[in-house]
Amino acid sequence: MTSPTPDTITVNGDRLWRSLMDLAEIGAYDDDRTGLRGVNRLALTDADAAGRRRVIGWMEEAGLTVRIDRMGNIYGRREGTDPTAAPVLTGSHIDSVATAGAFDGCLGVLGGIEVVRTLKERGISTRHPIEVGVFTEEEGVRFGTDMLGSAVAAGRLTLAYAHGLTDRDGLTLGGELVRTGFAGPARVRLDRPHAYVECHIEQGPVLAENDVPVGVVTGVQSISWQEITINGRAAHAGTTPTHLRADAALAAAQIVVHVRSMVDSGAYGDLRATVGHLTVHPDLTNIVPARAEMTVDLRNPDDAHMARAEQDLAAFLSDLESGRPGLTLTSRRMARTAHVPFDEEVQKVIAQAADDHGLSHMSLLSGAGHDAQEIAALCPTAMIFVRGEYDGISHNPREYSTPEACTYGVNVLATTLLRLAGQV
Ligand code: HGY
Ligand code: MN
Ligand code: MN
Repeated sequence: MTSPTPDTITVNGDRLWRSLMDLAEIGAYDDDRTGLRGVNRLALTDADAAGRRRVIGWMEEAGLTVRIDRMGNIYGRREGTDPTAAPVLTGSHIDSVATAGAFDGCLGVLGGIEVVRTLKERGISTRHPIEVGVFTEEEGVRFGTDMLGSAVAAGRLTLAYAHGLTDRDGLTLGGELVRTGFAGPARVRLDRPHAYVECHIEQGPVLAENDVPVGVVTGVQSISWQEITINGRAAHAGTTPTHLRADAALAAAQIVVHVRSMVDSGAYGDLRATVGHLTVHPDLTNIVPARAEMTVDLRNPDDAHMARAEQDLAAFLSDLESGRPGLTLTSRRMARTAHVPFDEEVQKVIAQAADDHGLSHMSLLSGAGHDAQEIAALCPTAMIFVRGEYDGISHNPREYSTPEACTYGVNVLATTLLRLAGQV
């Protein structure tokens, strides 16, 4: 193990773990089917608002100056010695899916706060300021567009678009920001940071399969989300002959099977397809469904393969509609991001930091979307992955990374941030 250089710093892993477990209790629920304790902190719900207030408290205790912007993004700022220098930004999200674990996003936010706590304790100054960001609605599962807060901060999506998004109850994001008290005054478009580094759990099996503690993330694969609505005709399940039916559920099932056949065909590279949401109406045993609503989530590391998969799926929907009298299908794009490569130089700083901590590392592409892919449009950006247990399961209460794994990742984050911000 190489002897650590003076700017190789380690954080207080016990304090980091305590904050992770504390935050996980906000929005916690007991899954009586599995006996597991999960987290449900959908963006801008009361639980998310409570989590936000807890994090702001920790930021203030760490001596950060906190600002909240018009998207509800939260930034905690630690001044540097050079007031003209752009900040080194870190962070992630604390909103969760409805069946989450304790780590997705939270590790990056609480890890960033733990880094600045450590710098403060050690009396370490940096030339560049350091900021810890908490981005709104990263998951996209309430208002339908993922990486939303960071996309508006980076200018890919407009504030008006984001504020107008509604959840399944028709509540707008803008209204929920006001209701929860997180419609902040700060300008939402971020000034160009000096660099951005996000620490996040891998949410997959690769680091564990290779028995490596740290991932140096090379980029994020492309993401395509669409909502498909199928309108058929309600009919009595017993009296209606098959040839007179316009069965919306049947069409939905054909779409589910078709997207999987696209994956299995191998014609679209390393395509991944998921129908995560599927409802039928009126959803009663003895009525042929009149309507079906579903989402299709496509992922692909290659933009050309992704474009072709989207085109071919659109052609399949059109054929399905023309082939079945009485059926109409509409598709609404929810989210769409291209493959985003991360900065080579920042990746090298991360890899060197891992080496200096005596930690083996490997490079890998992110299967999940992250705020880093949005901030990468503004400045040199990369990510640190922390290995997960149980095949890296995530978006599930079984999501788990060990205290050691989390500490390793945040130690690498601390040293990386210190080197990017310039210790003085
Ligand atoms: O959907 C994703 O990849 C991320 O978890 N928002
Ligand atoms: Mn995440
Ligand atoms: Mn997630």
